Amino acid sequence: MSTSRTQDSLGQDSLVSVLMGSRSDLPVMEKASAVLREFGVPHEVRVLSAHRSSKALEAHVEAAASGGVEVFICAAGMAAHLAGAVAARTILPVIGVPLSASLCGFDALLSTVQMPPGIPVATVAVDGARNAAYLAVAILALKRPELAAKLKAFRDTMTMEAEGEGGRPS
Ligand code: RP5
Repeated sequence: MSTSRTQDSLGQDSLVSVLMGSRSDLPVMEKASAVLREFGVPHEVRVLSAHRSSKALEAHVEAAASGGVEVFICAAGMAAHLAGAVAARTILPVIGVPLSASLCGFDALLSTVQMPPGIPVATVAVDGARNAAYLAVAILALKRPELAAKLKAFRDTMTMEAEGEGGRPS
């Protein structure tokens, strides 16, 4: 079994592995990366297709899981197999992001969310890259009080902004 560590651009061990099926998915998935950066979560971003690079995907999942990654975020469009293929190869939590590459993303949504019992994929909205990252942060925060505090502060700010001056329109 491979024991190589996966590191982010700053050389920190990645806690989240952000995967996508094609380079064309990057504009959407950069939003997940931005949220993870905001929370200071070390992560890696890779293009790996379930069907075009299945062997490399398998090797990556093994290396990432044994190297300290705790959550996978997997994004794909069309007949989106990536999240399910990763979930089949690890017991770590897998968050799926269906992408709107065709059919407004309904094809990818159903492919990602409709996993048979036993191999779940926690699926966010079509193109929901940011929510995938927030969910990953929430999972990591379960055993990291500092991250939990940051997430709570983020939510509090959102509430304050939504309520504005006592909820009155400005
Ligand atoms: C999926 O097919 C990818 O995730 C992408 O969303 C879609 C189209 O891929 P490209 O033809 O742009 O490489 O596998």
